[in-house]
Amino acid sequence: MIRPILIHPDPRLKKLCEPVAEITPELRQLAADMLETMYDAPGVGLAAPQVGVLKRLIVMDCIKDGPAQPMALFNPVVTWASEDLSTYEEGCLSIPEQYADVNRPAEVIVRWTDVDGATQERQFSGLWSTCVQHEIDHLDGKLFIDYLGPLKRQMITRKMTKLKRERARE
Ligand code: K1U
Ligand code: ZN
Repeated sequence: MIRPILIHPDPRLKKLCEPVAEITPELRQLAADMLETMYDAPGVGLAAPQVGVLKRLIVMDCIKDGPAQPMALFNPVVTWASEDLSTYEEGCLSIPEQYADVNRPAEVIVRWTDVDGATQERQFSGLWSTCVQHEIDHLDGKLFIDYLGPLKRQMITRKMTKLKRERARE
């Protein structure tokens, strides 16, 4: 099921999300719904708070060409980050059509629980690294615009407030 994606500003996008204690059938369904919602958008990642669920779950698939590589990560934690930084022009499905350069560690190691309840750990680089960090930020109530200066952030927030007003009138 495709779920509606919350648009910034929304108080649910600023909240610290709760860890998942047990991978229940409802949470597996949520992960499947989030992947369907992400592919439909389309996007390369999605975090549970973006669909209004304040739990520590993210999904990703950063393969643009070739066979899909869907991933669902419960309770993801960065256990190592490179000193090297990389810059990527980020977007966000909760901030449509707005893009800005963000600097982040070029590579990270992330530990998480998979849909079967097993612990996984993997090193990410390139777009996967940018995306996993962007999605984990969502779980901590942080958006990519929080890395920008106050003027740019305010300008984007005003545009989004206007967009939400227009969409509500439709
Ligand atoms: O969290 C989100 O809002 C999803 C976001 C993830 C992301 C993208 C780029 C850099 C960092 C994080 C998106 O997927 S935005 C859409 C996007 O980047 C994309 C859409 C279609 C094809 C390829 C990329
Ligand atoms: Zn986002």
